[in-house]
Amino acid sequence: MHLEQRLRRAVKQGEFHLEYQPIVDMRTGTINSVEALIRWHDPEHGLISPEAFIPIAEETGLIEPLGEWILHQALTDLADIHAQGIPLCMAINISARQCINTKGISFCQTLQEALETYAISPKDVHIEITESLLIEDKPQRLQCLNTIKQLGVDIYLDDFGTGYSALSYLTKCPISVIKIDKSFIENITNKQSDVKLIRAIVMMAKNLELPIVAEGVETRQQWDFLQGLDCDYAQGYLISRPLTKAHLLPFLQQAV
Ligand code: G
Ligand code: G
Ligand code: MN
Ligand code: NA
Repeated sequence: MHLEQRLRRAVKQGEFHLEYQPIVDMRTGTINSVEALIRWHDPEHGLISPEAFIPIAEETGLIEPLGEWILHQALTDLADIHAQGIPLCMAINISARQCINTKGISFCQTLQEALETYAISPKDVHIEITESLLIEDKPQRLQCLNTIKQLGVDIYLDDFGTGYSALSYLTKCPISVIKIDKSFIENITNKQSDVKLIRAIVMMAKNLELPIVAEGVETRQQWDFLQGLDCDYAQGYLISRPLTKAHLLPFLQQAV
């Protein structure tokens, strides 16, 4: 069966689950938040990477029902974690296509309703967007982001540095935090050019008063280098792989 057909079936039959990857405050060592990452377990083909199916879900519009499922599952799990007395923020990725759906409903409305349903404070949710979402000049999208921000939900710019180099949107759009893409972190201990790039990115973010999350931190050397630059947050296999909710809870309890 074609990937698109399988994806359609997967949405209907609920072949997805979420995993949560901890994000650590580099100064205090505390885990304040996790990023929700979707996983698809196809009964015949096994685990399929979101890098393979998210683009198809976006092209076909399946990202709309899938995106709603992700939002509700992530908030269900977050409400449950809060009910166990554990404070935590949840970062949720959204695609450009989700900003305004085909029925003309803005994502911020869906988000606001979901926050009310699960009695979750807006400050406990972050929305991650990529540069590509901001690239096309769509006033409705900017409006959607502004309304999300007005709700009290912070917007994180994901995969920073991999998109297009128009930096003007950093001040035009309501971005609260930037996430440096893991491709830059990968080479900081062996490539002089990437060291210079990371330094420049961190300096720029500091001048704009935007906190930084470094993604894909896998080694102690990378951690030490980033700490030396006074980077704010880190995410990566050094801290933890993405975890199912069942594995996340003991991880958080032991991390306190
Ligand atoms: O978890 P992993 O590194 O395999 O994810 C690969 C990419 O898939 C991520 O960089 C991210 O952009 C995308 N992705 C993962 N989960 C989600 C999700 O819930 N929604 C959207 N829109 N993209 C996701
Ligand atoms: O949303 P975003 O594009 O940032 O997705 C992050 C992706 O990076 C996830 O698919 C996650 O599984 C992956 N990831 C998280 N930590 C690490 C890491 O330390 N190394 C590598 N190679 N990938 C990671
Ligand atoms: Mn992300
Ligand atoms: Na990223």
